[in-house]
Amino acid sequence: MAATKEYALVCLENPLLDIQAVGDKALLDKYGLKDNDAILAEEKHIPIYEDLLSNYDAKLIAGGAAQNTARGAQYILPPNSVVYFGGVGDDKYAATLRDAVKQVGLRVEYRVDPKIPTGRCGVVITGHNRSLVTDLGAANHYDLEHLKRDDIWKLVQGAEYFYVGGYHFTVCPQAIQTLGEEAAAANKAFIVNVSAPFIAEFFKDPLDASSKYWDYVICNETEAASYAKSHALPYAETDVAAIAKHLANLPKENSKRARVAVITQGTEPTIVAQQGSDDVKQFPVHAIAKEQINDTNGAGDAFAGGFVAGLVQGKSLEESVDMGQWLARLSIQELGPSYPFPKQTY
Ligand code: 26A
Repeated sequence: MAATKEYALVCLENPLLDIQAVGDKALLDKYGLKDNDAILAEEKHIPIYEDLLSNYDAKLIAGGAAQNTARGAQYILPPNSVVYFGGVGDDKYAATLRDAVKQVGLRVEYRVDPKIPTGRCGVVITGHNRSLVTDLGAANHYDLEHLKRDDIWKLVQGAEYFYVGGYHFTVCPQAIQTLGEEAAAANKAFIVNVSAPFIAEFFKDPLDASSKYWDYVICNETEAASYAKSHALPYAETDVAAIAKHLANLPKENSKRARVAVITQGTEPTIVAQQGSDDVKQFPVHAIAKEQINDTNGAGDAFAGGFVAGLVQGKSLEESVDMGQWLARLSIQELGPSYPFPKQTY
């Protein structure tokens, strides 16, 4: 394995504990949830967490989309390659998260808010779908002050890759902009995952403000469709190749790197477009038998983890995508956004 710089990869987003259970249509209906979605909890959703724990035998599993990606990248990379920032409380859930990241050796630098509980995400599994309802809690209080703290900023300056989960656009867009500016100024790689359809729709402004910094943008087909719709793009919402090309060719601050747009499509091939190129590439997924799938919670995060690990290792775009497919395949065989132990190697 190629030598990797210490903490070459910095990740930022919302640390959450997943409260995950197999549910049914009645449960989805009770809380007005779609079978495959990710939303922020409103007042009416708050009882779902107790409901899942008391009535659906829910399991507590480390979550938070970019934290899953960070764990995935560290799962592949040599020790001390990845550090993750986000906000938690000072409670049992935060302790559970710290234990879970230790298993893969991920370093976390949390902003701890003693007055606010750690965020949680209700995960309702129905078949191969998952519905996510997030109560951000302390994750919602991440701030620029933490990012600019001397010890944290040193980690930023030492890193060569920044990965931001799109869910953070709901929390601290200034921290995202600051990382983007730093990346562009120092010719480092800035990677953004759109993360959920509602980000492209309701957080369009902060998302768009950051787009000039994107060296890599990752999304899935429903996020691509949502982006196309909210930006009134002149293509069919299902024309992922055209949307990928559009994303790749948005204006860009750092002209030293051609932007890459990656769109995953579940079991369908992953689409990759590169700024300035007419050629849109397709990469097949690592298919597995349906019976081997445990659940798809975190599949996209795992893809991003493998992909980014490939970039950090200096692998080609093709191989990095393949590493993403490989890690996603491993993760969907586990309970929740988890990775197998003993460790497997790519
Ligand atoms: C702000 N929101 C809604 C969120 C999330 C989130 N991570 C950060 N912010 N909503 C769901 N997740 C996480 O997504 C993972 C699956 O991709 C869940 O915690 C879950 O682990």
